[in-house]
Amino acid sequence: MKRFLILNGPNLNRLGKREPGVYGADGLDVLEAMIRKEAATLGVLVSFLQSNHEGALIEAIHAAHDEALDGIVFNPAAFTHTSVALRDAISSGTVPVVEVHISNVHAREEFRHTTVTGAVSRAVISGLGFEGYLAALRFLAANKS
Ligand code: CA2
Repeated sequence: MKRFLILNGPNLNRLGKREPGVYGADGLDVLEAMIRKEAATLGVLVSFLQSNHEGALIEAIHAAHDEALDGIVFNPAAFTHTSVALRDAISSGTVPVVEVHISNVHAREEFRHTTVTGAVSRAVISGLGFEGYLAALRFLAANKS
C-alpha cells in the first residue's frame, strides 16, 4: 500500500480559531478527517504531522526520504517564503513533494508571492482551500514515477 506524509507547518494548528475569511472556519482536525476519508477511498496510508518548529519539519522530511514514502503533501506555511533549510531537506532525497496553500498566496501580500520550497517541489497548489490537500493526495497516489 502506498504511504504518504501530510505535513503542516507553523500556526496551522490555529486553523478555525482566527481569520476564517482567509483560511475557512474549520480546524486542523476537520482537515485531517477529510484527508483520512480521501485516503480510504484511494486505498492509501496517510500519517500526519503539524509542527511549529522548522527542525521538526526538516527531520520529518528526512525520515520520509529514508523510509522511501510515496509522497509528501506539505504546507510549509510561513516557512514557504523564507526557508532554504526546508528547501534543502526536500532536495535531500527523492520523495515527491506537493506543496499546498489553503489561500491563494499570489493574491495576497507581496512577501507571500515567493515560494522558496515550491521550486524544488513536484507541484504547488494554492487557493483551493482544504480541497488542495485532497487534490495533492490524489495526484501523488496516481503518480507512476
Ligand atoms: O495559505 C496557506 O496555506 C499558507 O501557507 C498559510 C500560512 C501563511 O503564512 C502562508 O503565506 C500561506 C499561515 C498559516 C497560519 O494559519 C493561521 C490560522 C489561523 C489564524 C491565523 C493563521
